[in-house]
Amino acid sequence: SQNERTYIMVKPDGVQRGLVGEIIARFEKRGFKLIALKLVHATPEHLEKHYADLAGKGFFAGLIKYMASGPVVGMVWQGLDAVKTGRAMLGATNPLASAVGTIRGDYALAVGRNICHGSDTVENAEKEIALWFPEGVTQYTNVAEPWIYE
Ligand code: DAT
Ligand code: MG
Repeated sequence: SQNERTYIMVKPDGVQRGLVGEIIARFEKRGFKLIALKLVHATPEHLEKHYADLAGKGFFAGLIKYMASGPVVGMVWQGLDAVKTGRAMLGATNPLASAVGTIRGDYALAVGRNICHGSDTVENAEKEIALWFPEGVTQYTNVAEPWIYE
């Protein structure tokens, strides 16, 4: 639906490398609506909740350390097929496999420094939005919508 929402996050390497604007611009230009945005230096405890499904992986400790190493930019983008299209815009998890033209395929090389996060299912998107934006999102009318959707 046009109201589908996804949680997109610029990771600490993306912030340090000055890619926040680039990533926002891609979602804006695609036609998605920005309904929440914040810069936050997350705690390891918060990040362990975000990545709870990966707790058993060998790279988990390194992942949490990296994600807690600097501020991230969390965003909620809304629009048609936002979760699946958001993942397609990010590219494959390992940047060496990400298609050129995707965010990771254009700006990253290493799986442990892949600059962005995107929810993988609608259910996980709702969980992640609740975790990062307990205060809620901001709904508003976008006057361009009749030019984006039939
Ligand atoms: P994605 O971020 O594409 O949803 P994921 O949820 O499987 O991928 O993993 C979360 C993050 O963990 C991923 O963006 C980078 C890191 N990661 C995944 N697999 C890894 C690996 N084999 N070695 C190091 N880091 C890894
Ligand atoms: Mg994931």
